[in-house]
Amino acid sequence: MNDMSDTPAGTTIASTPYPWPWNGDLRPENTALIIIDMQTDFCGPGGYVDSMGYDISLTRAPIEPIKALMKAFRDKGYMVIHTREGHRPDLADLPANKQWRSRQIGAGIGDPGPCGKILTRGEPGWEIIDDLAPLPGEVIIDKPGKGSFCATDLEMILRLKGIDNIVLTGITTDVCVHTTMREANDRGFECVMLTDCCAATDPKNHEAAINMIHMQGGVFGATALSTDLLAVLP
Ligand code: C5J
Repeated sequence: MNDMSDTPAGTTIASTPYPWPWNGDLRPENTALIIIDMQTDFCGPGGYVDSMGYDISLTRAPIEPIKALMKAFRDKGYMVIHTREGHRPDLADLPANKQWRSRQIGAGIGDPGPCGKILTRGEPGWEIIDDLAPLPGEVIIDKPGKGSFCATDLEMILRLKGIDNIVLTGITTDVCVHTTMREANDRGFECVMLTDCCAATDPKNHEAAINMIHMQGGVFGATALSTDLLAVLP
C-alpha cells in the first residue's frame, strides 16, 4: 500500500485522496485548465438544462469560482481550454438515440427552443456564457459527445503543448466533467477536479461523482477546492 503522506518535492495541493499532482511537478508549461461546457444551454435561462426542468441555480454556482481561477491561470501564463457540447447544424453528428432520449423530456436536441436550436452549433444557447468567454487565441474544443476527447483534437493539442496535468472545471460534474476526467486518466494525464468549480443537476450526483474519484487511491485522479490550488499555484 502506498504511503499517502509521502509528499514529493515540488508543488502539491491539499487535495483528496493524495497531494496533487502525484510527482509535485506543477508548472505553467505542463499544466492546463479545462473549462467544460459553461454554455447557456447548461446554465442559462431557456437553455437545454432549464428546458428539462432542472434548477439552473445549481449549474450557475461554479461561475464565480471558475472566473477567479481562470484569471489566475491567465495571469500566470497557464494554458486555458474551453469546451462546448453541441452538434453540427445539419445534425450529421447527432446519434438518433441521443436525440430521441432528449425529446422524451421535452428538450429535443436540434429542436427549436427559447435560445435557438438546442445544443446546436452556432445557436445562442450553444455559446459559452459571457462571464466565462474565451479570450482570442485560447483553445476551444467543440465536442459532439460528453467526453472532451471523443471525436476531437484535444489529445493532440495537449501532447504538442507538453501538458501532463489537467485541472478540470465546468458542468456537469457527473456527466461531461466525469467522462472527460476518465478519458484523460486513461490517456495518462494527471487530473484534479475542483469541486467548487463544478456542479451537477442533482447535488447528490455531484457528491457521488466526487466520491467515485476518491476510491482506489484516486482512481481517476484527485479532487480539491479551487482555493487550495490558488494558494500554491506557481
Ligand atoms: C450533459 C454536460 N449533462 N455538459 N452535458 O448532457 O454534462
